[in-house]
Amino acid sequence: MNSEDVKAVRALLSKPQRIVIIPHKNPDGDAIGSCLGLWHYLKNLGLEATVVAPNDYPKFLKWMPGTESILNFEKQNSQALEVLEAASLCFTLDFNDLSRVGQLTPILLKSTAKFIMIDHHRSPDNYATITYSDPKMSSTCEMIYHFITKLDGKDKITEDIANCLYSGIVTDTGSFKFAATTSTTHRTAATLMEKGADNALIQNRIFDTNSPERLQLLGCALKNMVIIKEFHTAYTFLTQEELDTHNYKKGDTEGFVNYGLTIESIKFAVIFIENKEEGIIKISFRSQGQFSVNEFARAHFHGGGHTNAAGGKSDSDMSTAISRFTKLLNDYKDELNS
Ligand SMILES: [Mn+2]
Repeated sequence: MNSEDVKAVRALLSKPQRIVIIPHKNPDGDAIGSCLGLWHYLKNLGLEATVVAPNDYPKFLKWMPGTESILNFEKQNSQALEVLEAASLCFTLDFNDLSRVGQLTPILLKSTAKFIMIDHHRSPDNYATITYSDPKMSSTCEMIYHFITKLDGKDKITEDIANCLYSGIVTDTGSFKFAATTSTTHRTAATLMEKGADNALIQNRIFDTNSPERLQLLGCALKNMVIIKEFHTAYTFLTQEELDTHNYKKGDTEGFVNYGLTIESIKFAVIFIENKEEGIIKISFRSQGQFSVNEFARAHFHGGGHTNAAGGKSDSDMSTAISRFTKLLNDYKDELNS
């Protein structure tokens, strides 16, 4: 965020505002952590602010300080609608395209509020008055830390803010393991710990949350895994029937795609997950090194994301989606072998 933007944000926050903070649909730890971190900061400044989530989020995030104040648009519809329609200032966090908020999209498109986007995905859209976009950042939570310190300095980071932001950083870096983790990420995390973020507790609450059914579903995904050595690729899939058998709950397949990359010499890992209700196959892509799954997902599977982590979908059935995928690999042979 440049100094002009800092000035503009200061000017906006110096006036009375009705602020709404919005994460993307199916919010993850980074989306919820960044929204709540910012929410605590704005509340502490004496501003009126509400977080409105497009839909529900996993139980393993519901311990975060402030979580009970989030309005779920699907469950608290009229209350959320009221907040959205009255908003004069709208923060959109951890996404950069208004199509990412599900049922909130038409409401935001009509809104007269000023928008501030804070996000680390590539190719931001230009709907916001202030766009703080940085694809080099590990997480939106790391960006919220920089946002607050640029506006006000470290003193405004409370224990609650530290715990929320730390949660998003560990979520999006896979506990500081992924390539997007920088020395700045570590410095940010260190400061957040000094401010009271409880590393061991957060890691435990976010990652050690398996139910027996989820572990068995993971077993199923691992058993289904296919390794294509010549393309350094591992893919797996879960059918609706397999999900149902293991009593699938939202968030259960989170992280499954990463297991493919733990195999020696595998650079590209993919999981296909059937969603009968929506009539689609949801696809997650992960890579190690230069191979851009963002470009791959954009070009072939109506998706996108980051260089090493992206999502997409297919409207065809499972076997068609997979065979299209495996045929495409040949076009990327050189990149996958470099
Ligand atoms: Mn994120």
